[in-house]
Amino acid sequence: MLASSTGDEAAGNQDYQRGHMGKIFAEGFSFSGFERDKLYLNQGGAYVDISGLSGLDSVGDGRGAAWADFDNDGDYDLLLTELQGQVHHLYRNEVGQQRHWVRVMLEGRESGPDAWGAEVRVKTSQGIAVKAKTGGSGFVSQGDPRLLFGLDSEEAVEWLEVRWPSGERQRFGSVAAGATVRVVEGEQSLQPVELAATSLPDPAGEDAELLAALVVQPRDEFPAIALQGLDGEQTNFSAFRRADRSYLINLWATHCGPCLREMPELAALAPSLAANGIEVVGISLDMGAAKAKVPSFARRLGVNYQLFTTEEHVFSQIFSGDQVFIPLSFFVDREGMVKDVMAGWSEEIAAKIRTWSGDKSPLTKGTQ
Ligand SMILES: [Ca+2]
Ligand SMILES: [Ca+2]
Repeated sequence: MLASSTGDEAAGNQDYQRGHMGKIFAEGFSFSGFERDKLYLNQGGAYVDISGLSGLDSVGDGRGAAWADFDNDGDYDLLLTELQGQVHHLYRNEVGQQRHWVRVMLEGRESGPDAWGAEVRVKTSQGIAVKAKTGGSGFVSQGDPRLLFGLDSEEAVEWLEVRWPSGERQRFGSVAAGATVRVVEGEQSLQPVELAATSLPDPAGEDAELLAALVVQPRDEFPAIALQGLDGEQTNFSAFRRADRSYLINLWATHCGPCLREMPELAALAPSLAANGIEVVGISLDMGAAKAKVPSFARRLGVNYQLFTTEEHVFSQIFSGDQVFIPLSFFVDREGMVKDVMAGWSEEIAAKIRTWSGDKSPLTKGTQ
């Protein structure tokens, strides 16, 4: 069961209900964006909130929820969709992987091909479990039309019964745990079904997400992007690069707050990096009128390394999609190959760059 609540709603008072219903109708107030996702465990008369424990608790603007055994391993996984093109969540169920189950697929005749509304009963030594094949399992959502029965540690069901919407009842004999069977309305035997096991991927790590958003990958040659010096001189990275230097290329812009915190730190490290054969190069991604602000920003931030601006077409040489994110730094070796990519500005990145500089002194005030 899925539901949503706000912190106020959790208090459960009627004033809240009245107040918010009033807002909805009088002020056009919407719950949109307020909800945390909830998952409750049915304990036979009581529902226990296992949202956090299950890993499902999130603050997205969720709408649709669909249960399905996406990886065909005998348990329901969960897909949650969100409004406004936000990220969608696919949750892989890894609870009780060793428990037994059977799966029933229905194919109707008189009841219609999907046999919506059919009931299936399975009998084990623990009792009779009943499931109905229903269309719609959440807001504009449809769950798995195949019915899964959890068997705990039972090796088989003793019998399986289908009550079709047409009124026909059929009962079949034992079905072994782990089997998927198709029941065709009116046919006397169950059809075994082989389903291919699929695997749901592990969540992508931050590094994988970063690299997916970039054209330039580690071990690639850094592209010969267009560069314009603050004196107006045109060049490109390939022509500018010297074979006896490595480069720490820092992409930034005047509107980027973290960039402006990072740059004094880079300036502090630039002399010791240079002594180690590593040249810091700043490339401003400011376009249009903002380019004119670059020299004054550089002076104010104490930039003592070489700065360039560039052209808009360079974005597609660096970034694989529409998303442009800075600060973004590349470490390029003496062969012109990318050795490292660093997104954002963090204590870890600062520490890594300081290691290259050989600097062991305390962090400067440019780092938080
Ligand atoms: Ca599954
Ligand atoms: Ca599973």
